[in-house]
Amino acid sequence: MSPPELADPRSLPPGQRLSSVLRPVNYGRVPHIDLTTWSLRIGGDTHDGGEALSLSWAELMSLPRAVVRADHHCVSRYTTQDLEWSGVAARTIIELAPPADDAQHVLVSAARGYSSCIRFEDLASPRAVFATHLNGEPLTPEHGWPLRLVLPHLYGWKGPKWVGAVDYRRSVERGFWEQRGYHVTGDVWREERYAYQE
Ligand SMILES: Nc1nc2c(c(=O)[nH]1)N[C@H]1C(S)=C(S)[C@@H](COP(=O)(O)O)O[C@H]1N2
Ligand SMILES: [Mo]
Repeated sequence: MSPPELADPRSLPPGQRLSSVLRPVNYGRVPHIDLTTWSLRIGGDTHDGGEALSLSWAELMSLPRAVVRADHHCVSRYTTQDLEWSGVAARTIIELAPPADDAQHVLVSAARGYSSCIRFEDLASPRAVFATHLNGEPLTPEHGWPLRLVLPHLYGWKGPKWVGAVDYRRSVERGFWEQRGYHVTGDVWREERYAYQE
């Protein structure tokens, strides 16, 4: 018999309930990705206005590593607690390719047309991480291998799995779910679920 969930209910954001497992949730099928041609591209309204930076898998893996222990909150109202993500801190990537001073927004894009928009300050938050591993194991394809963005204080849809590009923007460019009625910011603790709340 498995033990009952004894999590402190105060640690649950408003409107969320517990789910003990992280079920894969995605729009469309899991993509096939080839690491030999894979890259993470950072561009858009960059600080020097120049060419986008492109990191190969080897270059990404040579960067300093970060570990973030966090809960996952899906806007469909389940929360899975205490996941250990490891990878490269978003701040490390930002330092390599900083945005223009007046670029306050970011569009993060993934395989198969998925994207999300986030505020630059959310990407720059100390616990934002481009994760390669979950609970000490490489990501499985379903959970976003080789790379997914994890933003612990935002709803799960803000963190693309199979992430491939980060584009700084001077004005908001809505992503996949933001174009379909979801909130431009998506803060879990403010319960920013839907666009009509904006
Ligand atoms: N590329 C991509 N990333 C995505 C999604 C998606 O459909 N495609 N779904 C998002 C949503 S709504 C959630 S809750 C989480 C789910 O992560 P999991 O599949 O690892 O549980 O991934 C997010 N990232
Ligand atoms: Mo979600």
